[in-house]
Amino acid sequence: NWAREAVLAEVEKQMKPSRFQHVLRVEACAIRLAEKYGASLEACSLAAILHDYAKEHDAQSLKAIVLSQGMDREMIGYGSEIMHGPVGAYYAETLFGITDEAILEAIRQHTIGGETMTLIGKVLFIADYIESGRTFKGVDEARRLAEISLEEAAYFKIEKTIIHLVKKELPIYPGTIYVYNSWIQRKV
Ligand code: DGI
Ligand code: FE
Ligand code: FE
Ligand code: FE
Repeated sequence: NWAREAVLAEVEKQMKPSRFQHVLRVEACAIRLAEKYGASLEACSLAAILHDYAKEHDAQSLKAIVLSQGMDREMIGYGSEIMHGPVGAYYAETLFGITDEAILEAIRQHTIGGETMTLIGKVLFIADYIESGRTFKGVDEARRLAEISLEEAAYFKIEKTIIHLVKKELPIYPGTIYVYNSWIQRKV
């Protein structure tokens, strides 16, 4: 067994207590979904614990990793919201020694999803959205869908996120649109 408590202690140092509580709720939800859908409980737990590792890192440090690691530079203009997944995956690999590409990809994709997603990726993507502390309009429907199909729940999150961004007049990262297009084209 990997040192869950040790990883948690490091994660806790990176964020406010309220976000750390979110991380714990995402883990609980991810484990439950993993049981339901037959994903690795350990992998889903670890992905969940580390998914927001970089969320509260300052813009300069996020940007430095994006540039040094040759990630999509366009992310920089969208701030932590878009950078913290890919940068978090980088830290998961380099600071925590995670080599399981499914875990790294799940962390990388957890905010915008992916054109293709692994089972662990879908579990984390949905768990982050429906964890028990989430209260947004539509979360009940997302929770209902998550009991029926991870695919349906993922599609719901992808669609609702775009609608939410448009309503709030927020800029949409091109990767977010690519993911939406690939899911909607597959659906029909
Ligand atoms: O890190 P969390 O708050 O737990 O959750 P998250 O990583 O799923 O989402 C972070 C935020 O990112 C969420 O409020 C929606 C936002 N977001 C997702 N796609 C885009 C985006 N924000 C902008 N500006 N553009 C996007 O394309
Ligand atoms: Fe996040
Ligand atoms: Fe958020
Ligand atoms: Fe999160």
